[in-house]
Amino acid sequence: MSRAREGDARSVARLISLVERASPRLREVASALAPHTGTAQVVGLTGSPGVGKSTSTSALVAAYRALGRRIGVLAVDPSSPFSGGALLGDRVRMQDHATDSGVFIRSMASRGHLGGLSWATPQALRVLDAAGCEVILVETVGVGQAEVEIASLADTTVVLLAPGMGDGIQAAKAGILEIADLFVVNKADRDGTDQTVRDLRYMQSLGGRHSEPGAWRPPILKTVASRQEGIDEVVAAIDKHRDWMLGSGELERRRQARAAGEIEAIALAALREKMGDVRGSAALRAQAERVARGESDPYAAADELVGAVTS
Ligand SMILES: Nc1nc2c(ncn2[C@@H]2O[C@H](COP(=O)(O)OP(=O)(O)OP(=O)(O)O)[C@@H](O)[C@H]2O)c(=O)[nH]1
Ligand SMILES: [Mg+2]
Repeated sequence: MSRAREGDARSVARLISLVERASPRLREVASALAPHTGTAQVVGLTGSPGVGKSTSTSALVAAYRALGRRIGVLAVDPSSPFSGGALLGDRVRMQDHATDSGVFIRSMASRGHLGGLSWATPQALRVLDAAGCEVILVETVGVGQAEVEIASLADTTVVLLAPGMGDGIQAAKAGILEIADLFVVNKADRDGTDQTVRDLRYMQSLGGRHSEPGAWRPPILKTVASRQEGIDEVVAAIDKHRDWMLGSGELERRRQARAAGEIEAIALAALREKMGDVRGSAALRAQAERVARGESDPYAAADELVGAVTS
Protein backbone atom coordinates (compact mmCIF):
# COMPACT_ATOMS: atom_id res chain seq x y z
CA MET A 1 0.00 0.00 0.00
CA SER A 2 2.83 2.40 0.77
CA ARG A 3 4.29 1.49 -2.62
CA ALA A 4 1.01 2.44 -4.26
CA ARG A 5 1.11 5.79 -2.50
CA GLU A 6 4.55 6.39 -3.94
CA GLY A 7 2.95 5.77 -7.30
CA ASP A 8 4.30 2.30 -8.01
CA ALA A 9 2.21 1.24 -11.01
CA ARG A 10 1.97 -2.43 -10.16
CA SER A 11 0.90 -1.75 -6.59
CA VAL A 12 -1.75 0.66 -7.85
CA ALA A 13 -2.97 -1.95 -10.33
CA ARG A 14 -3.18 -4.54 -7.56
CA LEU A 15 -5.27 -2.25 -5.39
CA ILE A 16 -7.67 -1.51 -8.23
CA SER A 17 -7.99 -5.24 -8.80
CA LEU A 18 -9.14 -5.56 -5.19
CA VAL A 19 -11.84 -3.02 -6.01
CA GLU A 20 -12.92 -4.93 -9.09
CA ARG A 21 -13.13 -8.19 -7.18
CA ALA A 22 -14.91 -6.51 -4.26
CA SER A 23 -12.26 -8.10 -2.07
CA PRO A 24 -12.89 -8.26 1.68
CA ARG A 25 -9.49 -6.58 2.09
CA LEU A 26 -11.00 -3.39 0.67
CA ARG A 27 -12.12 -2.18 4.08
CA GLU A 28 -8.59 -2.19 5.36
CA VAL A 29 -7.27 -0.64 2.14
CA ALA A 30 -9.91 2.10 2.11
CA SER A 31 -9.12 2.99 5.69
CA ALA A 32 -5.39 3.24 4.97
CA LEU A 33 -5.90 5.30 1.83
CA ALA A 34 -8.43 7.76 3.24
CA PRO A 35 -5.93 10.25 4.74
CA HIS A 36 -4.16 10.47 1.39
CA THR A 37 -7.18 11.26 -0.73
CA GLY A 38 -8.86 14.50 -1.66
CA THR A 39 -6.26 16.17 -3.85
CA ALA A 40 -6.96 14.70 -7.28
CA GLN A 41 -9.09 16.62 -9.70
CA VAL A 42 -11.61 14.20 -11.21
CA VAL A 43 -12.55 15.08 -14.76
CA GLY A 44 -15.36 13.14 -16.42
CA LEU A 45 -15.57 12.91 -20.20
CA THR A 46 -18.83 11.82 -21.69
CA GLY A 47 -20.56 11.90 -25.04
CA SER A 48 -22.17 9.76 -27.70
CA PRO A 49 -20.34 6.69 -29.06
CA GLY A 50 -17.61 7.64 -31.51
CA VAL A 51 -17.57 11.33 -30.66
CA GLY A 52 -13.88 11.13 -29.79
CA LYS A 53 -13.75 10.54 -26.05
CA SER A 54 -10.82 8.14 -26.15
CA THR A 55 -8.90 10.26 -28.63
CA SER A 56 -9.53 13.32 -26.45
CA THR A 57 -8.52 11.43 -23.31
CA SER A 58 -5.26 10.45 -24.93
CA ALA A 59 -4.69 14.02 -26.17
CA LEU A 60 -5.42 15.39 -22.69
CA VAL A 61 -2.98 12.93 -21.14
CA ALA A 62 -0.29 14.24 -23.49
CA ALA A 63 -1.14 17.84 -22.59
CA TYR A 64 -1.08 17.19 -18.85
CA ARG A 65 2.16 15.26 -19.09
CA ALA A 66 3.70 18.19 -20.95
CA LEU A 67 2.82 20.24 -17.86
CA GLY A 68 4.47 17.59 -15.70
CA ARG A 69 1.28 16.57 -13.91
CA ARG A 70 0.78 13.01 -12.79
CA ILE A 71 -2.37 11.64 -14.30
CA GLY A 72 -4.77 8.72 -14.00
CA VAL A 73 -7.21 7.43 -16.59
CA LEU A 74 -10.24 5.31 -15.87
CA ALA A 75 -12.14 4.16 -18.92
CA VAL A 76 -15.56 2.96 -17.91
CA ASP A 77 -17.30 0.76 -20.40
CA PRO A 78 -20.95 0.43 -19.57
CA SER A 79 -21.58 -2.66 -21.66
CA SER A 80 -19.02 -5.36 -20.97
CA PRO A 81 -18.12 -7.19 -17.78
CA PHE A 82 -14.87 -6.61 -15.91
CA SER A 83 -13.22 -9.70 -17.25
CA GLY A 84 -14.36 -9.12 -20.81
CA GLY A 85 -11.29 -7.32 -22.08
CA ALA A 86 -13.07 -3.99 -21.87
CA LEU A 87 -11.93 -1.27 -24.23
CA LEU A 88 -9.17 -3.25 -25.81
CA GLY A 89 -8.98 -0.79 -28.68
CA ASP A 90 -8.59 2.08 -26.29
CA ARG A 91 -5.86 0.28 -24.46
CA VAL A 92 -3.97 -0.13 -27.66
CA ARG A 93 -4.36 3.55 -28.43
CA MET A 94 -3.21 4.42 -24.95
CA GLN A 95 -0.02 2.40 -25.45
CA ASP A 96 1.56 5.73 -26.39
CA HIS A 97 1.46 6.54 -22.71
CA ALA A 98 1.95 3.04 -21.38
CA THR A 99 5.63 3.40 -20.69
CA ASP A 100 5.25 6.76 -18.96
CA SER A 101 5.49 6.33 -15.19
CA GLY A 102 3.44 9.49 -14.63
CA VAL A 103 0.35 7.93 -16.18
CA PHE A 104 -1.93 5.21 -14.78
CA ILE A 105 -4.43 3.73 -17.19
CA ARG A 106 -7.17 1.38 -16.20
CA SER A 107 -10.39 0.28 -17.81
CA MET A 108 -13.34 -0.98 -15.85
CA ALA A 109 -16.71 -2.24 -16.90
CA SER A 110 -19.57 -0.72 -15.04
CA ARG A 111 -22.25 -3.32 -15.51
CA GLY A 112 -22.74 -6.70 -13.97
CA HIS A 113 -21.02 -5.87 -10.75
CA LEU A 114 -22.51 -4.47 -7.59
CA GLY A 115 -24.20 -1.48 -9.10
CA GLY A 116 -21.36 -0.58 -11.41
CA LEU A 117 -20.26 3.03 -11.51
CA SER A 118 -22.01 3.86 -8.31
CA TRP A 119 -20.02 1.34 -6.42
CA ALA A 120 -16.66 0.44 -7.92
CA THR A 121 -15.57 3.54 -9.81
CA PRO A 122 -15.39 5.87 -6.79
CA GLN A 123 -13.24 3.33 -4.98
CA ALA A 124 -10.89 3.05 -7.97
CA LEU A 125 -10.76 6.87 -8.00
CA ARG A 126 -9.70 6.82 -4.37
CA VAL A 127 -6.83 4.48 -5.18
CA LEU A 128 -5.60 6.73 -8.01
CA ASP A 129 -6.05 9.80 -5.84
CA ALA A 130 -4.01 8.32 -3.01
CA ALA A 131 -1.38 7.23 -5.53
CA GLY A 132 -0.73 10.89 -6.22
CA CYS A 133 -2.60 11.46 -9.46
CA GLU A 134 -3.21 15.18 -9.75
CA VAL A 135 -5.81 14.72 -12.44
CA ILE A 136 -7.96 11.65 -13.09
CA LEU A 137 -9.79 11.43 -16.39
CA VAL A 138 -12.85 9.19 -16.43
CA GLU A 139 -14.20 8.28 -19.84
CA THR A 140 -17.68 6.87 -20.13
CA VAL A 141 -20.08 6.45 -23.02
CA GLY A 142 -23.02 8.78 -22.75
CA VAL A 143 -25.86 6.34 -22.77
CA GLY A 144 -28.77 6.61 -20.38
CA GLN A 145 -27.76 6.73 -16.75
CA ALA A 146 -24.02 6.62 -17.32
CA GLU A 147 -23.51 10.30 -18.05
CA VAL A 148 -25.58 11.33 -15.08
CA GLU A 149 -23.54 9.02 -12.88
CA ILE A 150 -20.30 10.41 -14.22
CA ALA A 151 -21.46 13.90 -13.37
CA SER A 152 -22.01 12.86 -9.79
CA LEU A 153 -18.50 11.38 -9.65
CA ALA A 154 -16.55 14.16 -11.30
CA ASP A 155 -15.38 17.56 -10.11
CA THR A 156 -15.60 18.71 -13.70
CA THR A 157 -17.76 17.12 -16.38
CA VAL A 158 -16.75 17.58 -20.00
CA VAL A 159 -19.46 16.82 -22.54
CA LEU A 160 -18.16 16.06 -26.01
CA LEU A 161 -20.16 16.58 -29.14
CA ALA A 162 -19.31 16.32 -32.79
CA PRO A 163 -20.74 18.25 -35.69
CA GLY A 164 -23.45 16.77 -37.82
CA MET A 165 -24.57 14.09 -35.39
CA GLY A 166 -27.73 15.89 -34.40
CA ASP A 167 -25.95 15.92 -31.08
CA GLY A 168 -27.19 19.32 -30.02
CA ILE A 169 -30.75 18.17 -29.95
CA GLN A 170 -29.81 14.87 -28.31
CA ALA A 171 -27.89 16.76 -25.68
CA ALA A 172 -30.95 18.75 -24.72
CA LYS A 173 -33.05 15.62 -24.56
CA ALA A 174 -30.62 13.70 -22.42
CA GLY A 175 -30.28 16.52 -19.95
CA ILE A 176 -26.62 16.79 -20.84
CA LEU A 177 -26.97 20.55 -20.71
CA GLU A 178 -27.55 20.26 -17.00
CA ILE A 179 -24.49 18.14 -16.28
CA ALA A 180 -21.88 19.84 -18.50
CA ASP A 181 -19.29 22.11 -16.94
CA LEU A 182 -17.56 22.32 -20.28
CA PHE A 183 -18.70 21.63 -23.82
CA VAL A 184 -16.21 20.44 -26.36
CA VAL A 185 -17.18 20.24 -29.99
CA ASN A 186 -14.64 17.72 -31.23
CA LYS A 187 -13.95 16.90 -34.89
CA ALA A 188 -13.87 20.62 -35.55
CA ASP A 189 -12.14 19.75 -38.81
CA ARG A 190 -15.58 18.73 -40.09
CA ASP A 191 -18.40 20.74 -41.59
CA GLY A 192 -21.10 21.91 -39.27
CA THR A 193 -18.87 22.70 -36.29
CA ASP A 194 -19.99 26.30 -36.03
CA GLN A 195 -23.61 25.25 -36.37
CA THR A 196 -23.20 22.84 -33.45
CA VAL A 197 -21.61 25.63 -31.39
CA ARG A 198 -24.52 27.93 -32.26
CA ASP A 199 -27.05 25.23 -31.32
CA LEU A 200 -25.38 24.84 -27.94
CA ARG A 201 -25.25 28.60 -27.36
CA TYR A 202 -28.90 28.86 -28.23
CA MET A 203 -29.84 26.08 -25.83
CA GLN A 204 -27.76 27.68 -23.09
CA SER A 205 -29.59 30.95 -23.67
CA LEU A 206 -32.87 29.22 -22.84
CA GLY A 207 -31.88 29.00 -19.19
CA GLY A 208 -31.13 26.27 -16.70
CA ARG A 209 -29.05 26.20 -13.56
CA HIS A 210 -26.20 27.99 -15.33
CA SER A 211 -28.19 31.14 -15.90
CA GLU A 212 -28.48 31.97 -12.20
CA PRO A 213 -26.37 34.88 -10.93
CA GLY A 214 -22.85 33.85 -9.92
CA ALA A 215 -23.26 30.46 -11.56
CA TRP A 216 -20.59 28.88 -13.72
CA ARG A 217 -21.36 29.30 -17.38
CA PRO A 218 -19.99 26.30 -19.29
CA PRO A 219 -17.68 27.45 -22.06
CA ILE A 220 -17.95 25.89 -25.51
CA LEU A 221 -14.61 24.87 -27.00
CA LYS A 222 -13.61 23.39 -30.33
CA THR A 223 -11.03 20.64 -30.73
CA VAL A 224 -9.51 18.32 -33.27
CA ALA A 225 -8.43 15.72 -30.77
CA SER A 226 -6.81 13.49 -33.38
CA ARG A 227 -4.41 16.36 -34.15
CA GLN A 228 -4.03 17.62 -30.57
CA GLU A 229 -5.64 20.91 -31.61
CA GLY A 230 -7.47 22.97 -29.01
CA ILE A 231 -6.49 20.59 -26.22
CA ASP A 232 -4.38 23.07 -24.24
CA GLU A 233 -7.45 25.33 -24.17
CA VAL A 234 -9.50 22.47 -22.75
CA VAL A 235 -6.90 21.95 -20.01
CA ALA A 236 -7.00 25.69 -19.24
CA ALA A 237 -10.81 25.67 -19.07
CA ILE A 238 -10.77 22.65 -16.74
CA ASP A 239 -8.30 24.47 -14.47
CA LYS A 240 -10.48 27.56 -14.54
CA HIS A 241 -13.50 25.52 -13.54
CA ARG A 242 -11.60 24.04 -10.64
CA ASP A 243 -10.58 27.52 -9.47
CA TRP A 244 -14.19 28.64 -9.66
CA MET A 245 -15.32 25.60 -7.70
CA LEU A 246 -12.73 26.18 -5.00
CA GLY A 247 -13.75 29.81 -4.68
CA SER A 248 -17.48 29.22 -4.69
CA GLY A 249 -17.59 26.27 -2.31
CA GLU A 250 -18.99 24.11 -5.08
CA LEU A 251 -16.04 21.69 -4.90
CA GLU A 252 -16.76 20.97 -1.26
CA ARG A 253 -20.45 20.57 -1.99
CA ARG A 254 -19.85 18.14 -4.87
CA ARG A 255 -17.38 16.09 -2.90
CA GLN A 256 -19.76 15.74 0.00
CA ALA A 257 -22.52 14.69 -2.37
CA ARG A 258 -20.13 12.17 -3.90
CA ALA A 259 -19.16 10.79 -0.49
CA ALA A 260 -22.84 10.53 0.45
CA GLY A 261 -23.47 8.53 -2.71
CA GLU A 262 -20.58 6.20 -1.93
CA ILE A 263 -21.71 5.58 1.62
CA GLU A 264 -25.25 4.97 0.44
CA ALA A 265 -24.13 2.52 -2.24
CA ILE A 266 -22.00 0.55 0.19
CA ALA A 267 -24.67 0.56 2.89
CA LEU A 268 -27.38 -0.54 0.48
CA ALA A 269 -25.15 -3.27 -0.95
CA ALA A 270 -24.49 -4.55 2.57
CA LEU A 271 -28.16 -4.43 3.40
CA ARG A 272 -29.10 -6.16 0.18
CA GLU A 273 -26.62 -8.91 0.90
CA LYS A 274 -28.23 -9.51 4.26
CA MET A 275 -31.73 -9.25 2.86
CA GLY A 276 -30.73 -11.84 0.28
CA ASP A 277 -30.60 -14.38 3.06
CA VAL A 278 -34.08 -13.31 4.05
CA ARG A 279 -35.63 -14.23 0.76
CA GLY A 280 -37.36 -17.58 1.01
CA SER A 281 -36.46 -17.69 4.69
CA ALA A 282 -38.72 -18.83 7.49
CA ALA A 283 -38.88 -15.26 8.81
CA LEU A 284 -40.21 -13.93 5.53
CA ARG A 285 -42.66 -16.79 5.19
CA ALA A 286 -44.01 -16.18 8.66
CA GLN A 287 -44.49 -12.48 7.95
CA ALA A 288 -46.09 -13.28 4.59
CA GLU A 289 -48.61 -15.59 6.23
CA ARG A 290 -49.59 -12.92 8.73
CA VAL A 291 -49.97 -10.26 6.05
CA ALA A 292 -51.99 -12.60 3.84
CA ARG A 293 -54.32 -13.35 6.76
CA GLY A 294 -54.72 -9.66 7.54
CA GLU A 295 -53.01 -10.02 10.93
CA SER A 296 -50.28 -7.60 9.90
CA ASP A 297 -49.69 -5.09 7.13
CA PRO A 298 -46.80 -5.09 4.65
CA TYR A 299 -45.18 -1.99 6.16
CA ALA A 300 -45.07 -3.38 9.66
CA ALA A 301 -43.86 -6.71 8.31
CA ALA A 302 -41.09 -4.99 6.29
CA ASP A 303 -40.05 -3.01 9.37
CA GLU A 304 -39.71 -6.23 11.30
CA LEU A 305 -37.63 -7.84 8.58
CA VAL A 306 -35.32 -4.84 8.26
CA GLY A 307 -35.04 -4.68 12.02
CA ALA A 308 -34.10 -8.32 12.12
CA VAL A 309 -31.20 -7.98 9.67
CA THR A 310 -29.82 -4.72 11.04
CA SER A 311 -29.94 -5.49 14.74
N1 LIG B 1 -11.91 13.88 -38.14
C1 LIG B 1 -11.70 13.67 -36.87
N2 LIG B 1 -11.78 12.42 -36.39
C2 LIG B 1 -11.59 12.22 -35.08
C3 LIG B 1 -11.28 13.28 -34.19
N3 LIG B 1 -11.16 12.78 -32.96
C4 LIG B 1 -11.37 11.46 -33.05
N4 LIG B 1 -11.62 11.09 -34.32
C5 LIG B 1 -11.90 9.76 -34.85
O1 LIG B 1 -13.21 9.36 -34.46
C6 LIG B 1 -13.24 7.96 -34.23
C7 LIG B 1 -13.81 7.67 -32.85
O2 LIG B 1 -12.92 8.19 -31.88
P1 LIG B 1 -12.86 7.61 -30.40
O3 LIG B 1 -11.87 8.45 -29.67
O4 LIG B 1 -12.65 6.16 -30.40
O5 LIG B 1 -14.33 7.93 -29.92
P2 LIG B 1 -15.02 7.49 -28.57
O6 LIG B 1 -15.98 8.56 -28.21
O7 LIG B 1 -14.01 7.12 -27.54
O8 LIG B 1 -15.79 6.19 -29.01
P3 LIG B 1 -16.48 5.08 -28.07
O9 LIG B 1 -15.56 4.81 -26.91
O10 LIG B 1 -16.65 3.91 -28.98
O11 LIG B 1 -17.79 5.67 -27.64
C8 LIG B 1 -11.83 7.45 -34.42
O12 LIG B 1 -11.71 6.92 -35.70
C9 LIG B 1 -11.00 8.70 -34.26
O13 LIG B 1 -9.79 8.63 -34.97
C10 LIG B 1 -11.20 14.60 -34.75
O14 LIG B 1 -10.96 15.59 -34.04
N5 LIG B 1 -11.43 14.72 -36.06
MG1 LIG C 1 -13.76 5.33 -26.37
